[in-house]
Amino acid sequence: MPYAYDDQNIFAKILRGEIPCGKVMETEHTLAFHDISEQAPHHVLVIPKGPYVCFDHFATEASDAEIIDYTRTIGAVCKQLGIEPGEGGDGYRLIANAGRDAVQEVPHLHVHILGGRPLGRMLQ
Ligand code: D5M
Repeated sequence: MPYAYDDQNIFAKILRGEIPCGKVMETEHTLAFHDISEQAPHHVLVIPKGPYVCFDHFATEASDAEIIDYTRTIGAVCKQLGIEPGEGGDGYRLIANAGRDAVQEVPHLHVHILGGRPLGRMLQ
């Protein structure tokens, strides 16, 4: 099934500059900003600038340059936040919700970076 991207979603509006965000980092293909509904002392969303609905869409259709830039930016944000394990930080969790079962609210790929407190076990 083809991916239907809704360009009226809130992150598309952020990318077009129609609504503000608390920018953390921006690169050629990627934008990182603070989540408005903070679930941890550090809670940053990282999105590709391209119109991708979810991770499998991105992994299937994005260019190598976009994928490399996105991956490196997620790592760079973790380092900038000082939460990388073994380098003085205590670690972090990455989450990317996709579709109904995962309760994805915004249909533009976003990875949540969570850190700054013990996050507990997610999978038993
Ligand atoms: O999570 C979607 C996340 O997006 C949720 O944690 C709130 C956040 N959100 C929604 N609107 C905004 C704006 N305008 N700025 C920053 N963060 C926002 P999901 O994984 O789709 O359930």
